[in-house]
Amino acid sequence: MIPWSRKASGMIRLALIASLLGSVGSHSAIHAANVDEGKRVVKAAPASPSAEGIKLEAENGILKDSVSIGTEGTGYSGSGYASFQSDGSVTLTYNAAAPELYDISIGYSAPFGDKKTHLVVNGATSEVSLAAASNFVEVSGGKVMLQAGTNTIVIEPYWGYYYIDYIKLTAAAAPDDHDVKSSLTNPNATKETRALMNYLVSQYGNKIISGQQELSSIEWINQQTGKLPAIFSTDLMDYSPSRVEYGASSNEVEKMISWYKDRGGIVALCWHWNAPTGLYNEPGKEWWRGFYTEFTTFDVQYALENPDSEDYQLLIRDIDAIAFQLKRLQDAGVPVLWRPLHEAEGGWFWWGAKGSEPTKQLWRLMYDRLTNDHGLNNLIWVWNSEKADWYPGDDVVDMASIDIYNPAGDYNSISAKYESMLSLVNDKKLVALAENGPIPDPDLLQAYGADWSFFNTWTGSIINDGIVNTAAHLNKVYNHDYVITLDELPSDLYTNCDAEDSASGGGTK
Ligand SMILES: [Ca+2]
Repeated sequence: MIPWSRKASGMIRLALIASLLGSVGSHSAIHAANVDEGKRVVKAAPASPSAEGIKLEAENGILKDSVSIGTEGTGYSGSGYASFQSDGSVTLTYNAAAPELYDISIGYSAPFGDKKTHLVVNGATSEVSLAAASNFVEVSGGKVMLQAGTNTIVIEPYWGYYYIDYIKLTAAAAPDDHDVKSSLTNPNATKETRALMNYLVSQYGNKIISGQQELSSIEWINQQTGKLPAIFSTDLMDYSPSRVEYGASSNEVEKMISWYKDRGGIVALCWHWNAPTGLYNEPGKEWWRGFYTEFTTFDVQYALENPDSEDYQLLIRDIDAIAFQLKRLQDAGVPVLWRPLHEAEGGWFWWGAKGSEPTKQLWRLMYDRLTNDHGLNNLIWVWNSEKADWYPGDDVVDMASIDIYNPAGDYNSISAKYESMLSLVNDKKLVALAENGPIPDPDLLQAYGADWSFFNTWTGSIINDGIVNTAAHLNKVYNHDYVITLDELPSDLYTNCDAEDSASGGGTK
């Protein structure tokens, strides 16, 4: 029984960083960075990054294409900012004396609405959301591991039209222990559900739990690696009444019960909820595309604002139909990581098409109906969006998650998004990677302290084309000490429900 804290693992992290970068140094300092591209020369004075951080002013970087220097307005740092349109880039250079992990922040202004930027550090790209801000503000870009010598930091527009003021680097402090409780929002949760939550919390910050969408992909992983993921994820899509009307059928519930009973695994669910009505069903807009906003006329806002309408009654009909399937799982003792209304803030699914308020209202309606009317006590409610104004509330969310698809073969830890999700839930709820393309490298996850509770790789070519996730990478992941596979789940996974409600990080291994 080894007590394990996040701070203690910070020491392991430092050793990992050194081994990943292949050298060990004393402490880092910024050197004079001389960049001469014919346009401008940048000289940064030597300084320590540890105290208040080093600012690399964007206006002093190398600007390409349509990026220009702005000086209008007030509140920016230095002598101006880089004004982004839809192309170009700003390149900044930082010389580090030794390999070291840094917190990276971006000073910016986004007066034209919510934007996203790409931060490319030594060739590795991460995505950072820039919330609408008419003034200059700062946002975390997560953690970044810099190498001894020259490091290049490039900002690319992605969703452009914003102002970048500066990049700030601060020596990363050892993270605090997580403050996540294993209690569930539903006080009547079944013992299996409470036991599963206890286990998830006990592993949080210590290891990542492996997950995979669809059984066929699970079998493929087994053939490649000799291992099986701990979580089988699937979808209630074909139980949607408007699909059943067209002849759709599903046996995913049977598969989940078997995964739980015969394999002892964990079950996770999303629901590509085909719109209750308003399907076009014409070439290019077939009925089976009906969960997409563009392939239905269904208006979630109208339905919710008009409880006497047929549309509202159809929402209830659909929730009740799905309750019936979830009840079959409950009757078989199966707890479910339940992730409805996923990717709402993207707007590409009808439940998110009218903005945050209808989505939050629908989440609460579904939570109330499934929990209180249908008595479903086997659900761990997994929220799946990043923005604070979309978050339905701590009283109806058990864990938070996000879906991130890195470019093929890019196994970075997605630490910027992890830090963003930690902020969303104030580190009081578990944070998971509910869908991913390339699986983050377990060594990088540990080095960056990106403590995703679990990952869940999408199906099809994402898992089996040998490019998005190479065979060598899958073997590394599935045979890595940091990754929990099916065979490593404890025998008391569904019975250890009496553990005290202690914060994670104090758990034992
Ligand atoms: Ca500036």
